[in-house]
Amino acid sequence: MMDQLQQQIDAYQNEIAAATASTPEEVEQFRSRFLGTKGIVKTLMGEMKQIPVDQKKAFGQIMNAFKILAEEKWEALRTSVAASVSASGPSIDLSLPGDPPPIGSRHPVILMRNRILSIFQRLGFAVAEGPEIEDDFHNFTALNLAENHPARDMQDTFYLSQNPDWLLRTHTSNIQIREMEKGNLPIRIVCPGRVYRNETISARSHCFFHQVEGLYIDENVSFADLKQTLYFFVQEMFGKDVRVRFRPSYFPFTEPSAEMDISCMLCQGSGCSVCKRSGWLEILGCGMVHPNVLENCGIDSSKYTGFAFGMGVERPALLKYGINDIRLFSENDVRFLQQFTPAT
Ligand code: 2U9
Repeated sequence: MMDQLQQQIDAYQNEIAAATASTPEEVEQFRSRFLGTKGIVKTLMGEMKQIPVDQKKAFGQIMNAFKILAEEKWEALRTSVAASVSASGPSIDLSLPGDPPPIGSRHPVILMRNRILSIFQRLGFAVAEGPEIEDDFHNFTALNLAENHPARDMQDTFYLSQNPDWLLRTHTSNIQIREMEKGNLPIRIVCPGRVYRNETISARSHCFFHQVEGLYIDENVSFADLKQTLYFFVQEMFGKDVRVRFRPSYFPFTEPSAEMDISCMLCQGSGCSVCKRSGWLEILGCGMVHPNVLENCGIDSSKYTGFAFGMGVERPALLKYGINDIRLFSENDVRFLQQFTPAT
């Protein structure tokens, strides 16, 4: 009996000496095989009752030594695996769910831009975009702003020292010019984007802001089409009760030109601090595309006419959301930005 057990123990001792582990799971397998409740040490101890009384003491000593051997090996395996795991970085459980990154919320300027665009999209205008770094021709010359035209001063911008012909666009009109150059008529587009002006930054103006411009070119497009389209737009945007007025104006790229005001939605036209007691809010500029602009883009101005309009996005966003400083839009303070759509 003793001989048989001794043989088994010898074999297990060899197994223990040869055992290796490179992961915590393998260390646990070793522990449970030798030292677990149904493990080899417990099982062999259970054989004690079959050992003749005079040999019990000797067997007890052998078993004790065997148990210590298994425990010491387990300890050694545990230490070496722990050392290699910590050397290869913190142990992470890849099966645990991660920390979701904050999703953020839509920017109030983008919300206002989308509202504007979607109204025109319902009227059949397509959305077109273009480059923010533009050449002099597409930003100025094609728009009837000759090199020494005084209106260029009002749109002073940032020039690239790399190439003096390149600048940051002062309006999104370069998009319309590029669409017109393609020559696919009729054209019915709305053009959103960021524009730049060399201006002193204050609560009311910034050196960059956003515009939405529109262009409709076809045969027989008239000023009546312009008025009705823009009247529909403000009714959708500000409600059916809104009133409009057109004031004559001047832009080099439109003739005739006008500015459109809407009745102040805060005082219903009776006069308040927002409309500076006038009862009216300036909302956009517009006009019939100047024949020179059509010709500059290779469009026959005796056959085609068109209207164009342009509006800033920040001002209506300030009004709608009751914000009093345009600089808040570009400070990237999440406490400000999260107020306009719930973070999801
Ligand atoms: C082409 C032809 C004509 C776009 C126009 C305005 C009038 C206008 C301002 C409103 C506030 C700019 O953001 S703002 O400062 N814009 O008053 N924009 S007509 O006319 C065009 C554009 C492209 C080819």
